Amino acid sequence: MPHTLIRGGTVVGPTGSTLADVLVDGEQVAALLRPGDTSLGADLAQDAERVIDATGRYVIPGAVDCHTHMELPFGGTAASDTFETGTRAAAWGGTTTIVDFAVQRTGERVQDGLAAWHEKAAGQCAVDYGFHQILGGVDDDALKAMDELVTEGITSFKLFMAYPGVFYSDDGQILRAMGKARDNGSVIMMHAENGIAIDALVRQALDRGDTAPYFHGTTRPWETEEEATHRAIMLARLTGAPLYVVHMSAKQAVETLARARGDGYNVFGETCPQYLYLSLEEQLGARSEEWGDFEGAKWVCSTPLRSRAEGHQDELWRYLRTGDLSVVSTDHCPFCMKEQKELGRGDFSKIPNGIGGVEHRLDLLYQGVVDGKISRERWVELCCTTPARMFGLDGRKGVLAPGADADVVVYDPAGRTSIGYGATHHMNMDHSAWEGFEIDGHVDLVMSRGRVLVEDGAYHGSPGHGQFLKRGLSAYLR
Ligand code: DUC
Ligand code: ZN
Ligand code: ZN
Ligand code: ZN
Repeated sequence: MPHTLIRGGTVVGPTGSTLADVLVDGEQVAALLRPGDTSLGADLAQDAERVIDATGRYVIPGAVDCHTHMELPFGGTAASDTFETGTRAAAWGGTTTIVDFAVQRTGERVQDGLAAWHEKAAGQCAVDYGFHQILGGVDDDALKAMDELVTEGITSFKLFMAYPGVFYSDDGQILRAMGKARDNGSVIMMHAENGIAIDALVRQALDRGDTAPYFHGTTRPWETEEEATHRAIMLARLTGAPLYVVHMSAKQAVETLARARGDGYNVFGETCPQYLYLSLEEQLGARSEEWGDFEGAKWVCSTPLRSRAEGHQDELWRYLRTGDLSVVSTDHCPFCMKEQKELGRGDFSKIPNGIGGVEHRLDLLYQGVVDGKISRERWVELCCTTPARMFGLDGRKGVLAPGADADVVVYDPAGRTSIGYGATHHMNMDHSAWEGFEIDGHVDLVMSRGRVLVEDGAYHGSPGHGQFLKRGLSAYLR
């Protein structure tokens, strides 16, 4: 197999940074060679077919985005990135693994929902991919299917406390699924918002004539997130199941989670760049010539953006430092303004929920390093290592170590990245939620299983390079 040597960079991992060369043999990392190393690997490095000079730059594991929604059916339309376009955009941004959500529609067999997702993704992906399974209802068949799916490498299941009538599970269903997860070692991922209360608030707002996009946020107040988070934690405590709360945005909800973690419960939280950087106030003030005050539809997602005046963003950064938030994912769920978000003109409740960001997470979080909010080691841990370990990919993804897949990013801390639509992105969207963001840092080179996908601003990937990942159980089970 051909050898590639990535030479002279600073290898950054969750526990430290060190000057080292990375020797890649075929699809895997063969060795990390520190200056002066005289091992067998050092001999092999002498004969490497290809040498990549990473001097002055960071060499990190390919990033792992454990929360994406390619082609998700939602609100009468579907997320605008296919597995082909979405994974290409991921690669451009240094993400070499995604874990997407297969959907069981209510009334459908779980296995049929999963099969449909395999069909969408097979042969299309530029980077490796796995699936979580969304359960569109919990009954005896679904509980049996959970056992079957675990043996097929689908080791996490998402339930919704929001969206009554669509994805929603009631507390009894949640309790039963959690009991199964406790028994078979899978993880329950929870969309924690009180959807019954939210639907009533939405109806009241629309009756008042409050129809603009901003009211999406005001009708999903933090109390509805905190209450659902608390309830999910209590159900997890009752059953002894591990719990992973997705896309947390309210500081009060994370505080509740942090308390449960302090009490020793096996519960985890995830947030997303939009909740760290964007705010409800900015959504309220958003106007454009093209869209007027409907401009705010670009930032309609659930959970919603939170108030900066209330300090949610600063608190989320703090919880990333304390470790109470374990992962940053994107919840990549893109919809175009034209013909998609537009469906909600005159009624915010009909705006498809979601923000596209699979391309930008590594850069956006690196800005947090530059701004002194997290260390560069924590950056790698949040974007690469912990998501891999959380979802059964440890040893293979999210680390640079002998035997791991050679998924590598060469990151230039002195580089610069302009993100947004005007600055061009590669996601299939007609706008960007990140228009005008300037990042101090740049993804220079991206390698997936030994193959260079992105280098010097050029794309060398192809659909079908990415393989399905049969995941193991979470490293965080106990
Ligand atoms: N939240 C979103 O913003 N989009 C898709 C589903 C979800 O939970
Ligand atoms: Zn070899
Ligand atoms: Zn969700
Ligand atoms: Zn989601």
